[in-house]
Amino acid sequence: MEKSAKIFIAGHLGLVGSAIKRRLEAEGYTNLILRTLDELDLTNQQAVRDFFAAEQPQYVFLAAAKVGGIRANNVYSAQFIYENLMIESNIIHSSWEQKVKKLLFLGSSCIYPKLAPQPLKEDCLLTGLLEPTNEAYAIAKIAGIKLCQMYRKQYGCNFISVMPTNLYGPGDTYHPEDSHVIPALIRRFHEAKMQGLAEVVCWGTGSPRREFLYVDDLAHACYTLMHTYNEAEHVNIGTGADQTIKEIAEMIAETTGFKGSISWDSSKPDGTPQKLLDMSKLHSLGWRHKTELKEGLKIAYEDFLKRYP
Ligand code: GFB
Repeated sequence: MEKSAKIFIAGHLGLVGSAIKRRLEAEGYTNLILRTLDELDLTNQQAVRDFFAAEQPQYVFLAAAKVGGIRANNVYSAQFIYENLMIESNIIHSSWEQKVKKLLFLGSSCIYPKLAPQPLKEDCLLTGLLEPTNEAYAIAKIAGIKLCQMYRKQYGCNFISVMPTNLYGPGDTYHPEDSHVIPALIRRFHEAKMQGLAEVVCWGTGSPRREFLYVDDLAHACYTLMHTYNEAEHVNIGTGADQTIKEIAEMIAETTGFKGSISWDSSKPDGTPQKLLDMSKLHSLGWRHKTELKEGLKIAYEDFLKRYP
């Protein structure tokens, strides 16, 4: 991927896309093609086709998606399956039509069966039932992997897929109900501290285990794989370590300086009991994450304070 290559980052304003943009700019890439939602609706087949025909990108990072936390996935399930299927079908098909040299598709660790053996190996895909709260999103992301594999198989396209674990970091969405657990709790603990509240209520039982990766580390892994990986099978991207949600809540309380107590609302869903990626494959290719959770949470909190003063 030459420094002057024409690279389309789909979803460059989101958590992942903005981190990929930061990485490419830091590496000296000068020919990035970027479109906001107002400029290009990625669910619109004709608009995407026209855009690819006019711009002819050489490389594509497919980071655009309808995303959210456990509640958003559950409540907006029709939007999650429809929009994600449309975005990835349109971009992958147009990339084939316009002879894109290489495309990297981003999925999610929720593609794996709810009760698959931990840590989750790449080859446990489609071996069991999915977690119901994010079935719509997972089915769309599995379809994205299969699109890349089938376009590779039938047409010889160099389209690869990566499956990140739960992500966080600068550029996240801090919606009180629809976001993922880290940004939701950063906001809730910060607001409780500012209002002098004695207690913060978190969702579920606190017992599920999750693995969290700082988004700039993910962007580095995507950048590395765009240069080095050319196989059909998707690649897990994580840290290889997980924590309970209770431990995460305590870490966020400490990061934000909230001194009160934490209670749990078990009427809210826990989701899948554990989601820890097996990192043997990416580790064997020489990549490891750099940012540990404590340090990453500090940067994420600074980002929140900057963006929501
Ligand atoms: O981050 P989260 O929504 O993602 O929730 P999932 C993780 C865990 O944190 C769940 C608990 O057990 C939640 O019950 N939790 C506690 C909270 N308090 C809160 C809160 O205030 N907000 C949120 N959101 N959670 C999503 C999938 O699942 O992960 C997506 O639905 C995607 O499809 C994404 O894969 C990475 O890990 O449960």
